[in-house]
Amino acid sequence: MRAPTILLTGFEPFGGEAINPSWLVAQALDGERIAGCTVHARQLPCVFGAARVALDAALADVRPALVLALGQAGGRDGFTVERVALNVDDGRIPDNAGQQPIDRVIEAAGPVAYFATLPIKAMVAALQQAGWPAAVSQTAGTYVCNHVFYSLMHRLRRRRGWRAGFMHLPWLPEQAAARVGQPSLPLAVQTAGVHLALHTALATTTDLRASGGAES
Ligand code: PCA
Repeated sequence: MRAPTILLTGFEPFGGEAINPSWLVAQALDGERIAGCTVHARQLPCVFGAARVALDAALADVRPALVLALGQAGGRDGFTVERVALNVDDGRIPDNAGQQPIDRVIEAAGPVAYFATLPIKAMVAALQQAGWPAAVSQTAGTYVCNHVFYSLMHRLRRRRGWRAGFMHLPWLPEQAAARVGQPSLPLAVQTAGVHLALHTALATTTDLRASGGAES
């Protein structure tokens, strides 16, 4: 029997950036063995629709026991593990194919939202204990990251035992360099953090009971 696999996705650069930390981290972890599982990294286009097609191909190819999709959230100051995916596309900026959907439902027959099925509190706690800034995020936005996150949870809704979620990563220092005052984390830290988060997700069957809430 082949070893269980992890699908780790990252995005191509978007919004005028030359790099995207989510893909650089996924690439750095490709082939890594974590708690007996092999990581398979796949790049997704930052394009509504096409990202979903690429995700479906990756799911069929890798047949993972666990999926973590990664995306860049410039301006956030740490690792943010997403709680919920919304059934809506609403682009603040056009995607890499020039599409800018407004208030478009992703899955006509789908629920308004899905929760991640990863132990998000335990993942955040492990990152914080390692000394890295991390928090639960209450929204993955309404752009291509949320589109992929929602599509992922919709695809896996009837597959017991396939766990999946989404983590946003901050800018890399070279992206923040021209944006004085904006937060960033180096690639080595981002890579180690995602490694630790995956390890924690695999090792945790019942999530921690710890607050990850917010007032607004
Ligand atoms: N971040 C964008 C899409 C691709 C990415 O890395 C987002 O947060 O929606």
